Amino acid sequence: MKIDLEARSQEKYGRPLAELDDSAICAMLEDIVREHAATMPLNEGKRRLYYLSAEFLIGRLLTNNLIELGVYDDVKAQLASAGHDLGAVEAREVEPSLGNGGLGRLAACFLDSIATLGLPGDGVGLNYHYGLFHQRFVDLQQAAEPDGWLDRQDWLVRDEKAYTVEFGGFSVKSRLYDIDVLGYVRTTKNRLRLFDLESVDDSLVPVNSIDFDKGELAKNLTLFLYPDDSDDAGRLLRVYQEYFMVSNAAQLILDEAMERGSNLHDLPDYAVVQINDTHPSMVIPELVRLLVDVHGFEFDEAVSVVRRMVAYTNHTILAEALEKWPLESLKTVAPRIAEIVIKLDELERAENGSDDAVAIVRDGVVHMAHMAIHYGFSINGVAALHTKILEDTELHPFYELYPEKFSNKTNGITFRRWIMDANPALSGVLDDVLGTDWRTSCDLSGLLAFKDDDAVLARLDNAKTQAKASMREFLWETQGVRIPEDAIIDVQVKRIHEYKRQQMLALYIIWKYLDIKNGNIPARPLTIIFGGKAAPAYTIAQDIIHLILLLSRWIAADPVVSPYLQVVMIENYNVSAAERVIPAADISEQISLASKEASGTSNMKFMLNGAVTLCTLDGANVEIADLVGDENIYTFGTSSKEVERLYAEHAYDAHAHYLRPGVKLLVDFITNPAFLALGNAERLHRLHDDMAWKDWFMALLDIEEYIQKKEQVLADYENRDAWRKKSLVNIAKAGAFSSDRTIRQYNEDIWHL
Ligand code: C3B
Repeated sequence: MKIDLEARSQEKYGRPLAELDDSAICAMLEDIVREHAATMPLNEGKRRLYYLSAEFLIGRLLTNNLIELGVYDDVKAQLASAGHDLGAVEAREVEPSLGNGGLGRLAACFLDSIATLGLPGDGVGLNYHYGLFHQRFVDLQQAAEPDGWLDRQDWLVRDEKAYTVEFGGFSVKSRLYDIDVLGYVRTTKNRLRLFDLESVDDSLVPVNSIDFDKGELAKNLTLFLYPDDSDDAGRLLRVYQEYFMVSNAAQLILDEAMERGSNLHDLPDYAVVQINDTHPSMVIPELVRLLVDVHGFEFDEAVSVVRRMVAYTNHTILAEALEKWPLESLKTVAPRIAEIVIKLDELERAENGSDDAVAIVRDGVVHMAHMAIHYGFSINGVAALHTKILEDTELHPFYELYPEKFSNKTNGITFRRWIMDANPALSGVLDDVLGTDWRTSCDLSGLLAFKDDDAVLARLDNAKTQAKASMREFLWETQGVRIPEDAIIDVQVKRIHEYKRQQMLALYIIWKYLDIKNGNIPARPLTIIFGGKAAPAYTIAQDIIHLILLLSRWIAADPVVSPYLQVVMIENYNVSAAERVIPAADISEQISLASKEASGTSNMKFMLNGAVTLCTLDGANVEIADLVGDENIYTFGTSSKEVERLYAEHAYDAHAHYLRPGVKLLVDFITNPAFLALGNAERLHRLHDDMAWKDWFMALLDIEEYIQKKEQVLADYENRDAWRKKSLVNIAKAGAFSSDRTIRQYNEDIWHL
């Protein structure tokens, strides 16, 4: 692809390139990419993948697309010669907030890899007008505001396909938008297909508030990702959203299969559906419904067709995230779907002679995961440990029924975004040292040969310094905080959740603060960076944010401690922020309670960018530890087996741990009088009491070992040569976590495209 920006500038704006501002250039580049993508043919193949997901956390697209098209360097050079900085242009793009956390970002990495491998597969989801909320910090607390990205940004291309979705008592018309998904230096593409409501009404959303009228379904269904589901109205709205998503998806799938010659009896030869967590699992009864009610299939044959074409991924063992909907809700939302679900339940009970433990409908509640396992041909976990826990404990009765359906697919990340886009300095070093093959092979193991090569180690170190400079600039511009140049950068970025244990890192901060106060002056400054949003209805998570913000302010105001310790909580952490922060990190915090983090994917991004991991043996951390070896990672904490035992036997006594002198001091600091005066006393007391009496995710169990390990990490950091080697080994071994590898495995074992 050839681009002449000067000519294009004259044509679009009638002005020379040098005179355009960054927004105009951004819009122009988006046009160029969109127009070019429109000419690219789709990846072809008889069987097409439909990756169904409630979330696609795609991030900004411009840079990524320029990289995929292989024109990034050229565009950058043309802009530079007209006096423009591509980085500043990129910053004009508004990030679509179509996802929440790891699951949504994984879906985005997968789309990139599917396209890069040239496989025929599209993402299907919803076009949320406000996505997830925009996070602001007001009075040291999280405030949630609507994030209307659509009117500020538009990669969406209107597709002429539209369907009718029948709900109980009314029906709505949909509208489909596509975003082209390019693969790295491929001439063919895929799409992300986002369904919207024809009759959606943005004016239902008040200015600066995410509380909207949940009653007007025909107008509000696609306004928000995850409406507050702490009440019945919110929960019901989610079921409506989910049914809207899967009904459209199922109609699209049948439509396209028929267009390509399917008689529907052979549908599995034309389509395979990956159900990304339970949110899209109603696609199963919806496909059955369409085959029976619209296409005249017998129920049994419809079921047999559907059984051969849907596969399910489980992303968590947390009970709250394994969706269970009241049968009554299904009856309200889609009465025919409720009927089919009941029949599927009866059929399953008859076939397996099984008991309530694996039932789809039990006590008036529909277990979505159970339906997906019984009627899907495949179920996978997302890291080796997670899959093992599914097989041995959480889903054990299902594993006994269908051992052949289970498999592991350890998550991955796309190297195009997470080095080439996010870390140009490191990318350049890799090009020089390894040649450019790594961009597609994702094999970085060649670096190991340079483990004792001072020149290469120095270049990697220099790349880290550049990434830190870029992060410092970002944090100054967007958050107004200055980071010392020589600080160790220690990062925990992810959704705020007790199981991820941000509160444990907060306790470490308290410990460190007191330690410095006691005269133990660190060798150099430590900057601890958090980022993440808390679900609006998740009170304790909000309390944790409050504590972190309070610590940040408290320490910044302390003249003795602040030169050595800094706490930063990034406001509105998103993909764009991740791209600036992750490359700069020295320490990757992956400290979830063992067994609870299904995989984690930021752990992989940090490793790839040369951070050293400080972690519990949870999720994919276990695999990282196996790969890099003991000397290149820091692990601590109670094992997942022991954690499972403690839960099973109700043997964890939070209060006993709280009463240990070293621990009590830290927890009680949360409610010290100065904090209560400066912060929100209700939040602080609640958090304190929760930790002292409940501590459901056992932060107090691991805190002392964690502090010890962290101090070890900081001491080891001072041995700069040894640390650089650790960093090199981490990068070299990260190839295993390329999402291209993950997608190859999905394709070989599940999709067979
Ligand atoms: C997340 C899990 O919490 C992570 O461990 C995992 O790496 C990712 O999914 C991707 O597999 N997850 C999430 O972000 N949202 C959910 N509802 C469930 C799991």
